[in-house]
Amino acid sequence: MRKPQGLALVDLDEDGVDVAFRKDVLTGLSEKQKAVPARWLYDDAGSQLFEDITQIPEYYPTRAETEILRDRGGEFAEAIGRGRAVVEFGSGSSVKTPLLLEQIEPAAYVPLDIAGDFLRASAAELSAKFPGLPVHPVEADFMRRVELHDEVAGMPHLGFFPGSTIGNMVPRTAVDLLRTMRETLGESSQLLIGMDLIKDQSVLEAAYDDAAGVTAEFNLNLARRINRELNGTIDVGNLRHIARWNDDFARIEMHLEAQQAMTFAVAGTEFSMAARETIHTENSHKFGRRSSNTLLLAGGWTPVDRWTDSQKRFSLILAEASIPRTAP
Ligand code: AVI
Repeated sequence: MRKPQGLALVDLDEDGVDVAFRKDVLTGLSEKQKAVPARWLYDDAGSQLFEDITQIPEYYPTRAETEILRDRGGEFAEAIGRGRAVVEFGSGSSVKTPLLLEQIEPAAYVPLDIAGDFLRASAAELSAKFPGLPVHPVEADFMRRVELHDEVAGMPHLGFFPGSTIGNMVPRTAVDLLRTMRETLGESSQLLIGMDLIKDQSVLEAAYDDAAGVTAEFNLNLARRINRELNGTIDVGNLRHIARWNDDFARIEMHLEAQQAMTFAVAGTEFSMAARETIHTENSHKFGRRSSNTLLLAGGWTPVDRWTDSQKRFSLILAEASIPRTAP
């Protein structure tokens, strides 16, 4: 069955199981290094846990990015101009998005998100804050090209992708997404994108393994989701959250580590894990100036401006849709 959800279509089988989720989990758990794509961390519970993460003391990216948006708003207004339709990839946060919208006076706001309830709640919150602003939420997987509402299709667009979510993708996927965004947004569009910066390993590891255990809950929720939605029998109590820096690829990796050997089933398929074996659940890449520029250029975007917070922990980069040209 192909079930319409907002403007997006999610494939559900006759038992109401998300076919793509099942496929990703069954494929990922069959690999030598077990892995599940990080996008599945964000069901409603995971999205709420991520909101909680943004409040914990060790997790600096949200505060650093908010500081940039708060302190450098005038410069955004100048670089972006007024009257664009802001297309946000992921539901708007209650703090960051208003800071941007206040500064640039957009013509419309289009939040895109796959988590429908969360999307509608944040869209309603935004509408209440900006009563005159047309808000057109779209429940969609933004990894695929999205057809924008007719009302905003003809306007110049600003893509907004804060939070360094691009860092959660391996470079090949990140480039695919940047190219897809360019297709969704069109020729003369701009993109304002957050990218977290490389810094001291201990600061990075603490940000992804907080003392209160909120990030651990966020990670373990994926195993709970598998149990809930895919008829899984994973002993979640036997899994431990791990966050470690991979210097070769400049990324924090999150894993779920089996404390003791275990077997379990997911959607009728049996799996086993040895003690200390892990399921790799997330990458969070960190960037330097050159690596961020290279990534954007590979994705069809030309960086034109960048801002960092006062402690140089995080960057917001403004890019323009590159005009295809042959190399010099
Ligand atoms: C959403 N994303 C940018 C977060 C990050 O920092 O990579 C996800 C996250 N995972 C654990 N903590 C936060």
